[in-house]
Amino acid sequence: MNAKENLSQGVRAEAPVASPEQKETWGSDAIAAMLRSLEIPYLALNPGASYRGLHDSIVNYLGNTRPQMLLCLHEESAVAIAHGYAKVTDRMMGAVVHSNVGLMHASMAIFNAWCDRMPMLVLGATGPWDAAKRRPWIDWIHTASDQGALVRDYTKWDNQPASVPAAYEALLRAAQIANTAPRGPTYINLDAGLQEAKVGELPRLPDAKRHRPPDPVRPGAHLVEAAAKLLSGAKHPVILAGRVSRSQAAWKERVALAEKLQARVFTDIKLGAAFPTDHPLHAAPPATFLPPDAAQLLRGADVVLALDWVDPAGVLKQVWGAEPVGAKVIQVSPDAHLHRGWSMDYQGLPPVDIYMMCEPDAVVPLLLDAVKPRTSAVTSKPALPPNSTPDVVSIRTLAEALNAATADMEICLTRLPLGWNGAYRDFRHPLDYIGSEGGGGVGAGPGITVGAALALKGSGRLPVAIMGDGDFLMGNNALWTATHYGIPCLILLANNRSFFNDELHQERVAKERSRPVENRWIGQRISGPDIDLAMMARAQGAEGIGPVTKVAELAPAIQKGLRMAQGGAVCVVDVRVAPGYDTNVSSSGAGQKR
Ligand SMILES: Cc1ncc(C[n+]2csc(CCOP(=O)(O)OP(=O)(O)O)c2C)c(N)n1
Ligand SMILES: [Mg+2]
Repeated sequence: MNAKENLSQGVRAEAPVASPEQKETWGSDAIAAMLRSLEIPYLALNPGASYRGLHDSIVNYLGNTRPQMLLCLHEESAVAIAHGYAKVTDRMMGAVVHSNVGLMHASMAIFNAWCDRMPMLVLGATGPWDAAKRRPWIDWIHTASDQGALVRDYTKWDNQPASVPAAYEALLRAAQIANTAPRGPTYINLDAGLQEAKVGELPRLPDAKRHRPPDPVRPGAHLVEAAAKLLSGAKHPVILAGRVSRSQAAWKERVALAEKLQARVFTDIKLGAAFPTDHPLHAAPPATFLPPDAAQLLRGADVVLALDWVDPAGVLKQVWGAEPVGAKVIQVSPDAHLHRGWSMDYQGLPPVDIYMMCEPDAVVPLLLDAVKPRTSAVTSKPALPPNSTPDVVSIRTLAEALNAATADMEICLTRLPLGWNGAYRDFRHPLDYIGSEGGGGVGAGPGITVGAALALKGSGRLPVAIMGDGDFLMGNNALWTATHYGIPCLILLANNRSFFNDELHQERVAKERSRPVENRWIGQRISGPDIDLAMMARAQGAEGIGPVTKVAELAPAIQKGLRMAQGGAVCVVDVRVAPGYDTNVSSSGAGQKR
C-alpha cells in the first residue's frame, strides 16, 4: 500500500455549518491558511483558550478540513498520534497543545518522537504576550516567558512569532526543519494576542513549494568508492540495518545490497522493519539488546556497514568489550546533526573508518552499484526452540495464535510488548512492523497505534498492537479518538497485571543484596483489584473482549477481534498472560534500567 495516497481516505468528519462571507480576517486565519499551504493533513489536539483564535480559524475559516482536527483526551495522546502517523507515512502531521500546561502534558510524547527521529509540527500558544491584554489570573498563569524552553532540548527548533509574516516564516521553517534528516519535532508558540488581532485582508501567503526540505544529502564519490572497496574485499561483511524509511523500493535495494555482498544483516526491534527477518542473510531475531549468540556472530565480522543504527558504539562495545573494535566500520548516518548537550540519546561515540553523514536510503543504491558481488555460503540460523508451555497463556502463545489467525492477512504491528522475542513473527515488508516509541516512555503504545491506524485506514493493511497493560493503562484514552473518528485497529493486551519489567529489576537488586526475591511484586503488581481493561475499552465506544484466561479461548478471541477491526471497529482483547519474558530487555549488570 502507499500510505501517502491514503490521505484521501479520510476519517469521520465533524462538519461545521458554513460561515458567512467576510472581508475581515484575523491573525489566526492567516496561520490556518499557512497550515493548509503546508499540506498538514490533521491536527491532533486538546483545546485551550490560549489558541481559541486558531481553533476558530480551523473550524470556521477552513471548514475543519485540510487540516482536520482530531480531538484527543490528553496532549500526550495527541502527540503520540502524530508520532504513529509519521511512523507509517514518513510524513508529518500536526499536534496542538494549550499553553504551558498542555505542553507539559505533551512533553514525554515529544521526547519519544525526538528519540525516534519522527517529524511533527507541534503548535502551542501562550496567553497574550502583551500583558495589557491579559485576562486576570488565568492568562497570567498560562503565560510563560520562553515557553519553548520546556521542550527545547528535544525539539529541532522552536519559535514564538510576533506578527503574521513572522508566523508564516516560522511555520515554513518549522516544517522544513522537521522534515530534513535527521527528522524530529519542531514547536511554534502562537501568541494569543497575534491570533486574535484583526489583520484586514489576508496577508499574501508565501509559496510553500519554495520552502521545501532539501533533497537527501549524497556522499562524495570517493567515500562510496572507498566503502565499496572495503565491502567487496571483506571476508565477513555485516550490515546493521537501523533507521530507514517505510519505502518498499528502498527495502528492495537493501535486500539487493545484502545479497550482492552476501552480508549478514542485523535489525533492531526498537525500529521499524528494515530487512526481511526470514531472509537467509538475516542473522538473528531483532532484539532490544544483541543476544549473546548474535554478538558472537558479529565478532566474526571484518567490515561493518552501520545504516543509521541507533547505538553502533553500544553494539561494538558489546561485541569487542574493552578491546579495539576488530572490524572496519562504515558509518552511514546524519544523526550527529542533532546531537546536543541535554539528552544523551545520541549514544556512545563509535570508532568509524568511513563516515557518510547521509541517510541510508540515499547511500544504499550508490553502494549497490559500486560493490562487486561476493560469493559465500551462509550458514542457516538457529530456530526458536519449541514452546515448552503451550498450555499457558503467555506472550508466546498469544503470538502463535495471532500468527495462525493472520497467515493470509496483511497487518501492521504498531506496538510490541517488552517481553516480545523477535523470533515470534517474521517481518517481510516495511509496514509489517513500525518499531517502538523511541524514547522509552511507557504509555505511548495506544496513541502511536491510533496514529498508525489513522495513516493505514482504508489501505487494506490492518493495524494490530500487542501491548503491555502498563503501557495501555497510561495512554488508553487515545482509544476514544479512534472510536470517535472511526479509525479501526486491534489491540491485544499482554496483560500480566504488573509493571513486570520492574519486578525483574527488583529481583536483580534483591539478589545482589541477598534480600527476599519474593518481595519483587510489591509496588509493581496491578492487581487487587484487577482492572477490567476490556471495560475501559467499551467505556470509550470500542469493542472489549476478555479477559482471556485460557489457551483455548485465545484463538477465537483474536479471530473475533480481527473480524471486528476489519469491519471498522476499534477492538481491545484483554489477554491475561503469565508474567515472564522470553528476551533480554535490560542488558546486563548493575545500574541498568529502562
Ligand atoms: C513514563 C515511564 N514511566 C515508567 C517507566 C519505567 N518502566 C519501564 S517498563 C515499565 C513497565 C511497563 O509495564 P507494561 O507495559 O505492563 O509491560 P511489562 O513490564 O509488564 O512487560 C515501567 C514502569 C518508563 N519507561 N516510562
Ligand atoms: Mg505489564
